[in-house]
Amino acid sequence: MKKKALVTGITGQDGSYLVELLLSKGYDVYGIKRRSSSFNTQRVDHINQDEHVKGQKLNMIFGDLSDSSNINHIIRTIRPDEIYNLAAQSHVRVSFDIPEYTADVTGLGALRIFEAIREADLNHTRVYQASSSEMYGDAVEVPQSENTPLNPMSPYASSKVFAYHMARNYRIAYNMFISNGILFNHESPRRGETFVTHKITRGVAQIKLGLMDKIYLGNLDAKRDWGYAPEFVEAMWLMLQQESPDDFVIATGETHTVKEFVERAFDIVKIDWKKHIEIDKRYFRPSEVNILQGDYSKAKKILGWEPKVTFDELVRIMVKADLEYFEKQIKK
Ligand code: NAP
Ligand code: F7E
Repeated sequence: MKKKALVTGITGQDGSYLVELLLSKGYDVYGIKRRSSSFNTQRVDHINQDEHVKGQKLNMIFGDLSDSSNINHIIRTIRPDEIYNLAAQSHVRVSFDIPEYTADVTGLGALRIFEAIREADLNHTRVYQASSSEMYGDAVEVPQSENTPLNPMSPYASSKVFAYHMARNYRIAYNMFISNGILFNHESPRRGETFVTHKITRGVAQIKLGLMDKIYLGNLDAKRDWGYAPEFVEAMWLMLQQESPDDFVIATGETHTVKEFVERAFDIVKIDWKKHIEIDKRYFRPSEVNILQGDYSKAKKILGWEPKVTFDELVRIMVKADLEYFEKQIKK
């Protein structure tokens, strides 16, 4: 019998790559998308026509993590073997503007899933919880590992800490298979346009093509450990194939400033970045996370997982994809 996987957040960056991976592995995949008054499935629209997933279908279901009866119904009906909880209000800056909503979806949403599984007595269901390096916040050590104390610096990070602890609590209290993937920043051409990497690479492509002149950014000194999203979703799947549930840091082990990302991206198109970057106070956060750098040695040892795409390659992949995208727009 085919395994059934339920993925929340399929319309997001990670959801779209994970669905491709699960279909290529022969899973029956169910994805929760939320109701929107405009189309929000661009990242997965290609999937049912893709060559490598021919014969496989992504089943989309309307759902919302803020609605427990809806989540209960979906989980009771599908009875999935694996659940990947990727849905979240995932923007850190925005979480300061809508803290209650962020806590509801990003924090309580995970609890709603764990409760639905427990109440339905689904002893076979394994869960991946999308935890985040943001939980380390004002990090007490560098690099950060599974043993580094959590010190969240935003409503988003605090909500993820809640979900992380609930995952561990349900694992211990009810013997449920729930693993936390503590993923450091990971990017791709499918990254949301308001996260800094994609904002930069889209801006660089438009500047190169004469479509705009300036990119307005906030703190250029923040340091992040940026990896490549398609590789990171593979680690999610690996976590649910282990004998027992556990928590894993997934990262590249390298850290770079936002400024370095800017410099590399402009280097690719041979333009002087200083003429095109303006600092705008609106993009600073009430409290910042200054440095994230992950120690992924546990994942390497137990999951056999390692990142391959380098920082330079990542910047290049994203700039190239955005140049192609805007060149096509011009020709239309
Ligand atoms: P993303 O692109 O922002 O995608 C978030 C997904 O959640 C979208 O599909 C979104 O739907 C959905 N969603 C939002 N609110 C919802 C609700 N109330 N009910 C149901 N679905 C809802 O995020 P991502 O980058 O793919 O990240 C995936 C997960 O990993 C998130 O939980 C994020 O917090 C976490 N994470 C991300 C990173 C990273 O660097 N990318 C690192 C660590 C952890 P719409 O398309 O309708 O908005
Ligand atoms: O910011 C600085 C900003 O929004 C990165 C989410 O996926 O990864 C992501 O959270 C850094 C910050 O990502 C702008 O202050 C400067 O220091 O791309 P970001 P994030 O906050 O690290 C973690 C792991 C998650 O879990 C989250 O879900 O860049 N920065 N200027 C800016 N950031 C943005 N967005 N926009 C700017 O103009």
